[in-house]
Amino acid sequence: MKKALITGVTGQDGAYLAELLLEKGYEVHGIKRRSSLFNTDRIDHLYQDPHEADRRFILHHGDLTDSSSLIRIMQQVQPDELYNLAAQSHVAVSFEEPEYTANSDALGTLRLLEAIRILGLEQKTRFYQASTSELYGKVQEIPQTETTPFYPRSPYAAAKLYAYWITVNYREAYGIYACNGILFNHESPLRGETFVTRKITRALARIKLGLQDRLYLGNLDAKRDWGHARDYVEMQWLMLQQQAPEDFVIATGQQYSVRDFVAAAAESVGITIRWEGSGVDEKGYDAASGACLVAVDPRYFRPTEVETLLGDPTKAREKLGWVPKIGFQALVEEMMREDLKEAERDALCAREGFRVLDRNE
Ligand code: NDP
Ligand code: GDR
Repeated sequence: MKKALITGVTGQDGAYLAELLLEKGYEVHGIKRRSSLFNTDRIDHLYQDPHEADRRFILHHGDLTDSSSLIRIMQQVQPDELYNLAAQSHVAVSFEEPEYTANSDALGTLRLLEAIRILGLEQKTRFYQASTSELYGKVQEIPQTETTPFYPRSPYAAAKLYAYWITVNYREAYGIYACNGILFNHESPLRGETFVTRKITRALARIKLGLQDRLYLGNLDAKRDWGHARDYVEMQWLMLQQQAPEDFVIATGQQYSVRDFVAAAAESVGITIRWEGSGVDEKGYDAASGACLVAVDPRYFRPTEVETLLGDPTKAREKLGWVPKIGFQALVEEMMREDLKEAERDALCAREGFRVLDRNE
């Protein structure tokens, strides 16, 4: 039985990847960091009690900022495949916590590669690095391919740039099967609530059910190439199954603006959007007309913005036979559907007199 180790297993991609690898018959190990509350919602359906015999899903406490934990876990697991998905992954937060972001996202990657070397696993452990379209930042070419020059625009992207190159370097220097998946934005109902797509679908669901009356966003004109996380984790696995390690762009080749995403999500639940400044009054949700307000709050602007990203997944299609299965409309509708279920639960709690937190971040 093949063994895989996933860092960031409690995150969006970690949850989908763990599910995929378990389906494929792997023994799956995940690294989760210590938190003061359970934060395993996304993988609770996979959880196996530590007292069960023959477990195939095993969690370890560790942290990308702590070499000792990484080396200990790597020594214990001796994985055939190591997927480095853990990161401080929020671009806006990286401007607030640049040093921590560099520590976890850049040095964390180095620590894992060093663990492979220290333990003599260069010929055994295949390494996947979660690289990102943010590397292109201020784009130098449209669409972006594996050869488009990088121009990072945030502490997050700068940290990921180091991680990208150290992965290439350890592949060339030590013959480790190590590769970068340069993944464009991918979303799902498991997406963190403060990324723009999930923020939109969650807010519109709550607006629809009377739990919230408006949505505040930042740059409505930013354009992204949005795919579905379930499709993208399949690529992460495929990249480690090749004859030789290579880096791949994973994208849909289609681009939409934040404004387009809002419009598509609103339409799918029968809400009309009143854009702030459109001349109408500035009240929030109007149940009679089904119209709600989307306002711009500059607090969501970034000191340096990535205005437009569009990937060219030709290499992945030709070499790996990969095509994304879930399109933009289906993605939006699935996210809306799941967020409506959550909002319904909250609405029920509110009706029964329980306090429902109104977070609008
Ligand atoms: P998430 O933010 O959903 O998950 C990140 C995971 O990393 C969480 O499990 C988090 O733990 C964990 N983590 C954060 N810091 C540490 C640390 N210091 N030590 C150990 N674990 C840590 O990200 P996604 O699943 O969306 O993304 C996965 C990876 O892919 C990330 O590296 C991201 O930067 C990259 N990426 C994502 C893209 C996307 O569109 N989703 C596109 C391109 C790249 P906890 O649950 O405790 O917070
Ligand atoms: P991104 O994702 O920065 O591309 O990074 P995010 O969803 O945060 O932003 C996308 C675009 O939307 C604009 N935007 C807002 N963003 C947020 N979060 N909140 C808002 O209110 C808002 N209003 C407008 C942003 O300015 C931006 O232009 C994601 C992460 O998953 C990274 O880890 C990953 O590497 C990249 O995708 C590819």
